[in-house]
Amino acid sequence: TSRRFRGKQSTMSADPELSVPLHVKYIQSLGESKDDLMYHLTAHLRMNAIYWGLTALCIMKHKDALDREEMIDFVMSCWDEEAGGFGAHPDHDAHLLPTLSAIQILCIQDATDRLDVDRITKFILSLQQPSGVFAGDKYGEIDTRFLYCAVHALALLRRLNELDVDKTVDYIRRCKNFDGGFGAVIGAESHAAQVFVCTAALAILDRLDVIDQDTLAWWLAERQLPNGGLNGRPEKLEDVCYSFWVLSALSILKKLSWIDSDKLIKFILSAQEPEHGGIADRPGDQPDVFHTLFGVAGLSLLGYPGLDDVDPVFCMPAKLIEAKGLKKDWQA
Ligand code: GRG
Ligand code: ZN
Repeated sequence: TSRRFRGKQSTMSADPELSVPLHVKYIQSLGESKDDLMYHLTAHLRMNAIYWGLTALCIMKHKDALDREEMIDFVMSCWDEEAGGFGAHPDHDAHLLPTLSAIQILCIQDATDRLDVDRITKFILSLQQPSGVFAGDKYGEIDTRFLYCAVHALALLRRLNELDVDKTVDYIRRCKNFDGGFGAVIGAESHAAQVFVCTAALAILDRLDVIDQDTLAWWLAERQLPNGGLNGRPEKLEDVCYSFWVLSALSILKKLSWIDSDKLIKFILSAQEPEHGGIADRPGDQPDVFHTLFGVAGLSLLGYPGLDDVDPVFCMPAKLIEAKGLKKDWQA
């Protein structure tokens, strides 16, 4: 429990290390409790969760800890034949979030031959609105998150040539705020996760010129709190997942050195669950696979020893992005 965890932390003397074997076990255990209520309550996140777990395993150099064939079968069982995209779970409607995760998983597993690229491309492009932003699905919620999912997926599918790039970039430009950051829609407050999706989408589209780079990097660096952790916007609490949202954006802007990496590494490591593995949003809380990925990805961006590099734009193994010819010249 969180109480016990807190107690353990306070008695720990030396700085903790990343418990790779424990986190690998934790990720493996997530698929094993299919009778749990939690398993059913999180069905709408299943496809995303598999991408989070698999990517965390790749960064920790344990890609094979989950069964490849079983994973590919699950992904394909979520194909929505009517819409031409993937749902989060068998019999769920297609949505851009699980569609991107499905494509990412099949890329990592070198199984993209299973994809109907023409139909998925059509599904993705059908969700672009006249303003340039994307809806997540046919029900029409819009968010710069979905714009990033569309741009990212089209890049992996090598179909960016079919996108109206100017219209897409224009929507991101209109989301830019006085502080250099970006929000979920035009006029929305800057938030570090939205800064990541907008910055990464612009990076894929080779349009980083849209960003006020020094202003944004300053706002991002301001996210570090005295305890070393990062928050997502002013006056909010620190949270391990911002180690990825903030650091990836700073990495794209080549300004990672603007935060204190030793203090952030200590913060991320202090949010590990010491008995059953996994990383929580902050010390003492219950771990989950989302924060486990973004904690490990943050450590990778900070050069923590023993980890494979994560690509800050795609949040996938850097060597895969490089092998696919998707790494940008300016990342060299
Ligand atoms: C391929 C890495 C990758 C991502 C796919 C889904 C997605 C695209 C990006 C998610 C971006 C996003 C908006 C994440 C949410 C992060 C988060 C912790 C939101 C919580 O916001 P609040 O307001 O929390 O509840 P704060 O920290 O502001 O109190
Ligand atoms: Zn979080």
